[in-house]
Amino acid sequence: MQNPEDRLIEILKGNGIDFLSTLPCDRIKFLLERIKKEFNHIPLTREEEGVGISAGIALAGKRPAMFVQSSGIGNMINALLSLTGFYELPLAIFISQRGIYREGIAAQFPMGQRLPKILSGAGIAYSTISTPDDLDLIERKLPAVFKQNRIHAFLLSPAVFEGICDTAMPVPPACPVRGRDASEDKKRQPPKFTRYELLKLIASQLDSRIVVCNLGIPSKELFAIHHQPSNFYMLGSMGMATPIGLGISLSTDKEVVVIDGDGSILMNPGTLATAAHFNPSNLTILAVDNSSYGSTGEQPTLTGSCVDLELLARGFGIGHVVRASGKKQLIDAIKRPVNGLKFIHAPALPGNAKVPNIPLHHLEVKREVMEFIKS
Ligand SMILES: Cc1ncc(C[n+]2csc(CCOP(=O)(O)OP(=O)(O)O)c2C)c(N)n1
Repeated sequence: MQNPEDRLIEILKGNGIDFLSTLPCDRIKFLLERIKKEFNHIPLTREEEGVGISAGIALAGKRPAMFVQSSGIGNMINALLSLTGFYELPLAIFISQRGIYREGIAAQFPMGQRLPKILSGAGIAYSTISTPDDLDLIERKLPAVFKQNRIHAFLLSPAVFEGICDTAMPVPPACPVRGRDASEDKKRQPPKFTRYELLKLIASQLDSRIVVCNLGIPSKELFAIHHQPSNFYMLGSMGMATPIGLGISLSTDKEVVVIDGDGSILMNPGTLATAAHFNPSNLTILAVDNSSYGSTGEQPTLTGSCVDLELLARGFGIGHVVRASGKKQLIDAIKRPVNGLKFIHAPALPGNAKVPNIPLHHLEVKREVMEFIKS
């Protein structure tokens, strides 16, 4: 039997797909690597943006498709209905449906399991692809998407691609950020630590502070290194670390540290403007920038090629912005009291530590953090 990745790629090519926009999911990481090589690939910062880009591609008479995780549909639905559907533009969406098969992350259940009902409620047609044999359904349905200018979602179960792996996952390239003077780059210290090493270095500085930690492996690493009742571990809701931390900081005098990631900040950068507007002195945003979506297979983000998070934070009006890559710089940056919001840009090497899942129920995490804030 043909390898399911080969089969899907053959179907996409056979249907003349011109552009593929993607935002990674761990369960399709090897497929995404191939897509990057074999198609015109658009790496996204947020799923919704892919709907707009795909609309532009369709307006130019070309054929767009997207690959996203089920959680990403929550970021797309308005644009899908008021843009793609409203203007009767074609879009094929391939969704890595989480929460239905060998799921280890509880926060994937609410969106993943309700996805068929959400799509039905939105009037978006979908097909369920549960086994490699079901891939034939895509071949049958795809032509009508482009002939009749429709949206069609294909719900891909992780079971379809189970067991497939690629030995050579790429490590994001370290290259100078475009738009900045190359001599300026030379003066900058390159990253020295992985996210795990960096968290270990600063762990003691987090003592008795409220810590809101980015979803996925960052939270598992923090739990393994320095669990305390005041740590709020995110399990889903990518892009919400800084907004959650901002909300807490506006509601208490206690110190709040957000451990965010480059991919998550790029998914929701506007929150930096809101944070700058309120400028809370009890809020520190530590942007751990490994130039990749570390938790989903280290797909490169744009901080490795064209985005400078330090400049971004300054551009949004945050007054206290530092770049810290060495041990002393990092610790000083966290310790130093400033009058207003602090943003620490911490470049990091790619890589994840092998750490277990967090053995706490999410409502237990919530209870402990709330008690700490109230105390
Ligand atoms: C809306 C949404 N889209 C995609 C995902 C899949 N996902 C989970 S973690 C993650 C990567 C986060 O990257 P970053 O914030 O840079 O943190 P890192 O893991 O690199 O430290 C992605 C893409 C998701 N959970 N939610």
